[in-house]
Amino acid sequence: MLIRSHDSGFNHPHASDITPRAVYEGRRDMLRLLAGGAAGAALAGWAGREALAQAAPGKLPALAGVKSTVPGAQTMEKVTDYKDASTYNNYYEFGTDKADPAKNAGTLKTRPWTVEVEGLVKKPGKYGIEDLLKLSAQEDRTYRLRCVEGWSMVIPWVGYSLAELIKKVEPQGNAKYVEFLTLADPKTMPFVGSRVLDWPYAEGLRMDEAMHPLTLLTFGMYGEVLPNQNGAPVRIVVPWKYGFKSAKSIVKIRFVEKEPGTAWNKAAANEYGFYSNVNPDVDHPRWSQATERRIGDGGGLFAKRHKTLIFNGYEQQVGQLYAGMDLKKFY
Ligand SMILES: Nc1nc2c(c(=O)[nH]1)N[C@H]1C(S)=C(S)[C@@H](COP(=O)(O)O)O[C@H]1N2
Ligand SMILES: [Mo]
Repeated sequence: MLIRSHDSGFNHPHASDITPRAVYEGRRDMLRLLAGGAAGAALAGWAGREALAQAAPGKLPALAGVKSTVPGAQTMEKVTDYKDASTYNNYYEFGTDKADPAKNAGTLKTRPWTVEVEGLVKKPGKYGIEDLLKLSAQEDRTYRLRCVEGWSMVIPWVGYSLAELIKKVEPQGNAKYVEFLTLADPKTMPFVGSRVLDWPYAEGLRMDEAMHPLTLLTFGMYGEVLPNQNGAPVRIVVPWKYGFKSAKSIVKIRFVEKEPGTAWNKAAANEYGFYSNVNPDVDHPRWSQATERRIGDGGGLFAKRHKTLIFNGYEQQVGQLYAGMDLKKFY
């Protein structure tokens, strides 16, 4: 996100970007041919692609959820390939290249795992991951994750609304924000010794954002538990905000009165604010936020870019949270 490679301008395609795509597109065209007839071809192409895209390799334990009833929780878009979603990652504790987390996060030890809930709550406590998994019904929710760098993916997450946990711990009246702190273990995370970011990775939400039903306490994706590189065993996903708000491998959830510091804001305050709502009209100081590249579209330099939507398409659901706020000032 920072220094090296944002991707709103020219992308240098990697060989690895191009070859699988050629194969992939070839397979799609074949499906189309087999189906015969224009309408049938489009349908078969779509269905074939869907099926291919959604398959997880089945190496991780299953974690299926019931279909979510939260309005706006499913996009109608083609789901990103599991392969892309699990090999093109930002998880700086394991390296700054997109391929690093998948290569390096094997060392992350996700059991035993405890999430500590502390601060301004009536019922603070330590939750073992197994208890946290069972605290509410797991739901399937497909969200688009839009990174501040200018790319996005469509991922079927599994989890439940963070609000379910918040209600259980009973925040005090003066709790105005929720802070998320993630694991920073130099023994298993090779880059925690580096100075790219201030560790542990920290993020935060205003209480009403944290309580919003779309905010997902996330344990899985594609019907399986999260791969380490995607933030196992538990992360949040905040679909109307840039991806960096969605902290991975959470160990502490703290309720506080004042707006908490966040890792990216500390690294570059003029580039990454506290709110970080997806907004095509508020450019990053070094690049436009008007469009995005969908991972898996391929095409390298010539990929068609998608228009970025205000609040990542969730304006109806979350716009009201920011009524009267100057979104250029509170970026
Ligand atoms: N602990 C931690 N959480 C993190 C990050 C990180 O470096 N460390 N990167 C963030 C960024 S910039 C993005 S875009 C998303 C990427 O999530 P994904 O790899 O599951 O797509 O994770 C976010 N959560
Ligand atoms: Mo990101």
